[in-house]
Amino acid sequence: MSNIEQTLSIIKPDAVERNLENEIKEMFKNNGFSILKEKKIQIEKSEAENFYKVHETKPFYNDLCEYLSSGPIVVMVLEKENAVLGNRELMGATNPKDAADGTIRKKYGISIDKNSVHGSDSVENAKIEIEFFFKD
Ligand code: IDP
Ligand code: MG
Repeated sequence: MSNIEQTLSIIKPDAVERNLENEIKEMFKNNGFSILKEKKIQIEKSEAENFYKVHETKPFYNDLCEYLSSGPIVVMVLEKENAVLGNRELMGATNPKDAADGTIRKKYGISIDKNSVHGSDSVENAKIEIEFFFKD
């Protein structure tokens, strides 16, 4: 049975700043993802705080929200079979040091905070995150 899913991807400020937008999009396309929607925006810190609310008790929460709102980001809706897990696999581990060869974070990530991309971690969160950025 086919299981087409959508997931939210963000190219984070460190990658946009280094002009990696097109290279990262190519990696998605080469791995069978369709980019259904995309926009380049800069968000307010308060919006980052809402987006990352699940992490509000973490010691890195404030830095994380400062960082995501520090410069332009590219937000995208990606679609393919099992897109949520597939995107997590293509992104690689949160810490680029632990990311497998061939993953986006291994290739482009600088550090655990500047790890170049965000991806939804479940189908349920993908729906919430897509709605967050693309309420039509
Ligand atoms: P994920 O992006 O791989 O889903 P999460 O655990 O959801 O990882 O964390 C969200 C983001 O918070 C990470 O992408 C990373 O940028 C940042 N982060 C996670 N853990 C740490 C940490 O221990 N120190 C600093 N930043 C962190
Ligand atoms: Mg996460």
